[in-house]
Amino acid sequence: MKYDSEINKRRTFAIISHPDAGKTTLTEKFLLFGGAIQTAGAVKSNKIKKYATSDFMEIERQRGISVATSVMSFEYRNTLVNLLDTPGHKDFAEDTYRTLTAVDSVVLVIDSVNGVEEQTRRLMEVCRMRDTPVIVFINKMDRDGRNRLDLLEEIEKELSLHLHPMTWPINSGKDFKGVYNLHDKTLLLFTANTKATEDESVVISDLSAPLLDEKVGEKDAAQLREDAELIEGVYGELDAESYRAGKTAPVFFGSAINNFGVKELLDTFIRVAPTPQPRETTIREVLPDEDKLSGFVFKIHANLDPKHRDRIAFMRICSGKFERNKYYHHVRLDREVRFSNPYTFLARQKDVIEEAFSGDVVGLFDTGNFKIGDTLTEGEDFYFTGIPSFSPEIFKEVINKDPMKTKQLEKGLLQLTDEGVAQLFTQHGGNRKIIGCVGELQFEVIQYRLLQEYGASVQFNSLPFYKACWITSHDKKKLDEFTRFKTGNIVVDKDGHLVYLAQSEWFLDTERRNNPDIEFHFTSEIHKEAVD
Ligand SMILES: Nc1nc2c(ncn2[C@@H]2O[C@H](COP(=O)(O)OP(=O)(O)OP(=O)(O)O)[C@@H](O)[C@H]2O)c(=O)[nH]1
Ligand SMILES: [Mg+2]
Repeated sequence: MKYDSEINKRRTFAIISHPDAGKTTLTEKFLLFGGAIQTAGAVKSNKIKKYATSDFMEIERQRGISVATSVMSFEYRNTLVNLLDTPGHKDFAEDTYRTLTAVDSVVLVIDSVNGVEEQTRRLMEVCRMRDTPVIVFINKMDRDGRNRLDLLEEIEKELSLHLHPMTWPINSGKDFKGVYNLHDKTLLLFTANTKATEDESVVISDLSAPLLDEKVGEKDAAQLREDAELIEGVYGELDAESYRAGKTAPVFFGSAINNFGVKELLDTFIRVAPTPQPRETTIREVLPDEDKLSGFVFKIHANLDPKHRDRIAFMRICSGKFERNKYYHHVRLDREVRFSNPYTFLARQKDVIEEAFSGDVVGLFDTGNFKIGDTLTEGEDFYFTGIPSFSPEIFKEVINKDPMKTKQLEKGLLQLTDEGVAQLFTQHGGNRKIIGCVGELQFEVIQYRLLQEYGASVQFNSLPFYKACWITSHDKKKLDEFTRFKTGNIVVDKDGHLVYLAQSEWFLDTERRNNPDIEFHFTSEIHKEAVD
């Protein structure tokens, strides 16, 4: 197995949570440990000063929220870590769900004050379906959080996950004194030092030693002794196999913004997290140590660097070795393609690479050849399965507010909708442009980016549709007739395919019943084209 040593060095994971739990803040601290950045930008708390490294889009900086997944790589203790920071808001969940197909494990962040929230539940459902290994980080211990035992019970119950505490906190909020590392038997005293990457822990191999009372006071020392005994009695050592099978989740307590308790997580992650895993395709399972390259595109981003106007397709490598300037087989286009400038990501910086291996995410400069779900191989024809596709649920007409910028607008609409989170439709036989999305906030992002990246100013008018159906028929006359009668509901997608926009389920059912010669299609998995 030629590439074993490369594969064993790699860990690829995503950080997920409900909005605002602290994913981007945690990402920054991880990058500090990897030496990838020198200072972490204070997320949201100080809008004007520095900015989060992974929230690099202008809109993310202004709002202090993440609207798209960022990819970052760093090396820590001879391990190559590929980290994907996802957006928490449900309107951007599409991006997050696709990202989950490109990683081998996740870190789930939980806000100690809010506990399990709506998006936490949804994201964990997806992880449970795939048995994705999970590490839990209970964040914001510097705030008056909930009772720790209650919190753990809630997480276990709501997320159907066995938890295994790896560190244990001493109080929270104003009284937060630190965490005791149950694995290393060390005590980490809380300091609000956001930059520290060095360990400042005290070794307390015997909890009954008076040193503990000295450090945290008699009362808290007594409580910790009691808690630790209880936890060790119940849980024992972490079963790494059970974690990798997605059954047990190690739990850490800390405060991301204070870079507290983060190193403990990272050290355990390096020790137990899975190396790049096999992946299912339409014909067989692909193993990471196969000789031949395979990989799939899970994300596309236009104008990643506004100065260069380049569009990048993010590809997760699933097997073999990816090489610069080598020809690969683009399965959907049935064409050989090569890349002279493949990138890896160090936050905003991009580095051209010569080679990459299973687990890596490479950025491919794209001139319009890629769609989400596309697969590259060395000749074999298959697609990776499980990459979700969403049908739009909200439809709005695009109103051009600046006729001088019509050209820029058209270009912007085409390029931004190529990213795959919004779909562009054009009125059949007309010029009106309609955008379909899953989340309301997507429209704000598009409006903002059209202005920032293309100088085009638009407004959106809501339309009363709820679903898009691609229509086909073997009887061309019937299809023509239908489109003529339903003019107001018929649009074409970017590839010129006819689409019927339905006002409601009732309308859709009625039309299907009344037009048995017309087939209504819904997208399911993305690689299967909507229209056959
Ligand atoms: N008190 C406290 N605040 C924190 C901590 N960690 C993060 N925050 C704050 O929580 C807010 C949200 O942090 P982010 O890192 O942007 O959260 P996120 O999960 O990336 O949010 P989305 O990407 O929008 O879902 C910011 O104001 C942070 O400063 C912490 O340990 N303690
Ligand atoms: Mg974020």
